[in-house]
Amino acid sequence: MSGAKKGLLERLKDGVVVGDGSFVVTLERRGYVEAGAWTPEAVVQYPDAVRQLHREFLRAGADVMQTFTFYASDNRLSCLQQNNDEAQEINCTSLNTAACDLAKGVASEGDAIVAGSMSPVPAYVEGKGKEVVVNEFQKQVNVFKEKKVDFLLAEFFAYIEEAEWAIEVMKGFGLPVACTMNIGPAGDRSGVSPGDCAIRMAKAGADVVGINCHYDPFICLDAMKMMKTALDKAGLSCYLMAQPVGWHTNEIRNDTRGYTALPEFPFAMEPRLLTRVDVARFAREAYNIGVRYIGGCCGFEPYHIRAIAEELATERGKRPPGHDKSGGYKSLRKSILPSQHERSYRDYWDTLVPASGRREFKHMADVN
Ligand code: CBH
Ligand code: ZN
Repeated sequence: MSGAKKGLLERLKDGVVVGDGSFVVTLERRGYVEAGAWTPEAVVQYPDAVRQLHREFLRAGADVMQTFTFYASDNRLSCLQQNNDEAQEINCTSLNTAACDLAKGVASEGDAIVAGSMSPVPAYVEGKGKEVVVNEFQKQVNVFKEKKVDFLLAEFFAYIEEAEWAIEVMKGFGLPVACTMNIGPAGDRSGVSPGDCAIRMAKAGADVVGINCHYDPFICLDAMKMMKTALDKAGLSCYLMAQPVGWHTNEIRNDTRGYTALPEFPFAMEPRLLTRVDVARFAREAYNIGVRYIGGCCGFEPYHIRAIAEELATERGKRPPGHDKSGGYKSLRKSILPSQHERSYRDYWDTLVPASGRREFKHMADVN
């Protein structure tokens, strides 16, 4: 079935690609990932949990299943071996292989394609040099190539140089290449602006460039506009991609540490959660500025992805596979409560400012 599907670049040329959402963060909440490590050993330890999350994103309208291979380099996975015997069995090759099988299996249940997904390796910030870093990427892409994924994606780079090295490796495999950095308007950790990061990723050979993680959709889109302006000015044409976090992060707009600088990260982020209404607004704004690959990162639940697919249904010529339960605002007219009927119009939700409902307890101690 996979052979008959349209590839990434064809889909981008014709319209909008909806990405998937959060894996490490969502599976941590469900009890399958360890916070702090944020490694994906669940693909071998709890494959059903990973498969289920892929399925929920597919049902929500995602066109892409990213292999759950975040931090799946041997270099990063070595952090598991310190305190876990079973983890000795888990290495880059076994983990990436299992993750490809899971993502491909679910993609074949619908019209989705598979992205072999990579992320930064510790050796880069440790200053181990290009050869070591490139070798870590190479080992992962070897598995993706063997497993015949549809395209390659490297994400979450804080340094443009490491992103360029990842792109160079991916380019050697003859598949479409996407690359995103975890930057906001202030640029990367080495002080390179979003515009220059975009230009350097494009020149290194990426077909799709953009931003993932660390900032909320609206900060992310401000930085995406800077990328677009710079690419246009440089006469470089590549597709734009945005996968921001599912939380409001306004305070850290100019902090290059991103959401990790928020005191609530990672265990008290819920009050910051985006609503589906926020996400619909993000999808529309992203589309309007020319972003054509629109998805989410940490905190983006399947229903957030569904909000993107529903908002852009006309542009895409299709609704999410799960649209039978996705009637939108007007389904509230089926409520037995007349008060809910008044909320069955988009305008009600577009103008609402959601409350937190929180009493101002400062500490647990104040409760007693
Ligand atoms: O698992 C996923 O959703 C990936 N596609 C992206 C994860 S982005 C960052 C996760 C936290 C990393 C850290 O703080 O070390
Ligand atoms: Zn993220």
